[in-house]
Amino acid sequence: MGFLSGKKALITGIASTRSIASGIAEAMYREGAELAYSYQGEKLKSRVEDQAHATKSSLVLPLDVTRDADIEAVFKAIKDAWSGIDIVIHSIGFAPRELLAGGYLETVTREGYAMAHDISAYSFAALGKAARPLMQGRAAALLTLTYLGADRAVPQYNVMGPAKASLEANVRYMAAELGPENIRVNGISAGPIKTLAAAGIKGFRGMLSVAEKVSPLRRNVTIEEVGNTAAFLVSDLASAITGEIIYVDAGYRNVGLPYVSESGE
Ligand code: NAD
Ligand code: 0WE
Repeated sequence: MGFLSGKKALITGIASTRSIASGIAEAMYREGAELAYSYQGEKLKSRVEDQAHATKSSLVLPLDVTRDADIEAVFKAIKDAWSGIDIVIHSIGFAPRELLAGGYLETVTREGYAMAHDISAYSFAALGKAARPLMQGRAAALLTLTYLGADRAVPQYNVMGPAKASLEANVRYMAAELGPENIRVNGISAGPIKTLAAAGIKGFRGMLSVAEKVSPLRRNVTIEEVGNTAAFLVSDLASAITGEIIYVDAGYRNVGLPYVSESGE
């Protein structure tokens, strides 16, 4: 029996088999969780349906987090199917592409700033708000995905930095409020991974290669590794962990200057 057996979970944020959410779903399924999936827009529907099928799930629901009606409908459908829910995985982030190339102040606009914060940060609170009534009387958990750019200035990450900082503050505020209901809230800060969200970023290969050279483990991280950490964090094995940001980054954020010899190893 897996450590998530008997748990019912919603997975958001799958856009391809390389999505971090896809690695999370895989690990959670392996550990015995029953899964529901959401997809953003009709173009992604069949891809998400394929992954749902591979994990014996038939609950596949449309969800654009900018639409309150979608959020309401998702949790209505989950209530009808399951009557409650134990776990929500939030693996969603977006800023207009033009804001992620060049300088921060050069590219930031009122509209882009609002959109990045709405989709990348507010949406986590919105999902928590909607899931809360369905999580009563269970040892439940919410989990989101963040990045070092929340805490350190990272070239080109730009407006996503403030948006992820807001997301991480949401983790703490939601943990404080939901703790008395035995609902835990955490974040995973992942190192760079080549997903669709990363494919659109100029110079992303260079970022992967820096992480590989500088991180204590001297390598990049995989969606399987993020998936395993996620499965642990939303399980009862992590029953005393809440309000935390756990780094799954091969140790990158723990070095202040690269420890690299002249041979480059
Ligand atoms: P991805 O492109 O596979 O996933 C991003 C997801 O966000 C997609 O499924 C997309 O449909 C969804 N999304 C965007 N706007 C949405 C909206 N309005 N409504 C609903 N869904 C919406 O990329 P990923 O790398 O798997 O990203 C998942 C999360 O991981 C993001 O929060 C990202 O910031 C974070 N993250 C990624 C990396 C990385 O290097 N790839 C590192 C750390 C954190
Ligand atoms: O959070 C992210 C990516 C977020 C993202 C990506 C895109 C590309 C396509 C948000 N919005 C969009 N909008 C699009 O139109 N990451 C952690 C991956 C990432 O992105 C970077 C990084 C890293 C790491 C951008 C610049 C610098 C580093």
